[in-house]
Amino acid sequence: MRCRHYWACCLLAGICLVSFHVAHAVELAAGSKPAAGSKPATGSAVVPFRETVAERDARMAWWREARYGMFIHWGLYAIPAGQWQGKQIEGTGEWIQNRANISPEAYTPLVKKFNPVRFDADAWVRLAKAAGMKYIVITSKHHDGFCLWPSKLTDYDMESTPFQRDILGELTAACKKHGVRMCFYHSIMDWHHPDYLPRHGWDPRPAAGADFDRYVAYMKGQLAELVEAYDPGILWFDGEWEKTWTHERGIDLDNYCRQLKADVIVNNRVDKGREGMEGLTKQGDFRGDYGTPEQEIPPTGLPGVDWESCMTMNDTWGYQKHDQHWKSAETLLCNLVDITSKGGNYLLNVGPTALGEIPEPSVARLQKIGKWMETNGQAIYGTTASPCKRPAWGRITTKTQGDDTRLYLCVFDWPDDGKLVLPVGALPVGNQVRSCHLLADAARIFQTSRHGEASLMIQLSGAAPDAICSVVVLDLAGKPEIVP
Ligand code: FHN
Repeated sequence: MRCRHYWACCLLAGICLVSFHVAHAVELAAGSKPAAGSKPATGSAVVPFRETVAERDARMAWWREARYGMFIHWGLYAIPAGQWQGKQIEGTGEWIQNRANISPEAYTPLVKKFNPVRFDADAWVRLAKAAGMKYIVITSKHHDGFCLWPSKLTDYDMESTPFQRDILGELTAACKKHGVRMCFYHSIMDWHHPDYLPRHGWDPRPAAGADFDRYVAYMKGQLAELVEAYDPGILWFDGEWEKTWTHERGIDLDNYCRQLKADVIVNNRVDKGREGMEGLTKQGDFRGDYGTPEQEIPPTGLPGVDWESCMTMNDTWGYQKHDQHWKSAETLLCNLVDITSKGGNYLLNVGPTALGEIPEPSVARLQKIGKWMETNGQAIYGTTASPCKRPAWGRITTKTQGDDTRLYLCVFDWPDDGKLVLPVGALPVGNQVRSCHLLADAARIFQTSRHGEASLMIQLSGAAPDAICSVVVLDLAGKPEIVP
């Protein structure tokens, strides 16, 4: 599939639906700290999260360098795998309890069937690493409340399964061995814990007697277990949209996470900053280190803030037998390049089976992207958003090199006549070109020439080295001076 058609579809997909607020964290990071002991409307004391810009940059450094990670949605829902009582259940696999209206009484016994005898933590981590991924975010607990580690605070965990083993512990050890960051997705919403509210229609348990504060204490206790036992790089919250979860609780939980681990990275779903949270008047003071557009790539990125697009390879997060609607490797690779060119991270999902295997179509796509990353990873890792307007033939990522600038011209459509023109506004016009060559083969040097007032032409030679995306390196003297 040529990326150009893909982008046309994307561009028509509509305006970015994600409005993201890290003003609070950035404001704090800028040193304008809230008054000590400042109290939110609800009156509960909040220990302000204090950080300078330099401290925040140091804490975010590995994540900004990484640019690309693996999302893993895995749990009891992999057992039904999209089917319940002989019927195919619509929606994503990890929501089957809700979509099929399965009471806790009927769903909980799945614990006794969770026996992923083919689970191999080392193989999963090696697959992620070979794909070029630098971090893994796995569901320690999804909305169904099942825990992928031996928790002291519940028996709805691995110790109640025939498998018994500590999934998170084995993955953490494999990540340490292979130099990949271990991170956890943790759902605020919990369909199992009796103190979580609200109840859903398929849950006959009375709400009377449920104590949400007691549920929050349980959740905090489990977060303490996870941090102490596995030292995650990111706490990736989700399930924050119900009315029981408030902005005040988001601030409190964010502060709690940072008291647990000073350098932990926390996404914006710890609070209510995701798009469309009604009932909140005060915009812009939400907690969280980065924005989390889901199943979409903001057309112009999220300028001025850190952000990460999380996306599936087919249509489901948790494994579903029937979902064979796989995006091509070309589409996934173009997503990676597009997201990076806009300054974001790409969190690409796999949904392992109940036996503990990552589906073969996912493996094949990851291996294809990994091959490309072996040669071209430099155009992704540690780069920042393009300083230039988007060219028609592809995307541009950039890196500062001392006082100079390196542009990575990621060419999807290699010109038949070899003439690669950076149009007005797509080029730092005031910069002198130091050199221009193919990333895949530095011996393939290209001549450049001014092309009218404010654009540059690169005379490419030879065939495109890659059928999907070929990277041309353009080294410029100084910082980019862009035509407005
Ligand atoms: O409800 C979840 C869903 O199951 C999945 O985990 C995605 C991934 O980001 N998050 C929520 C939907 O926004």
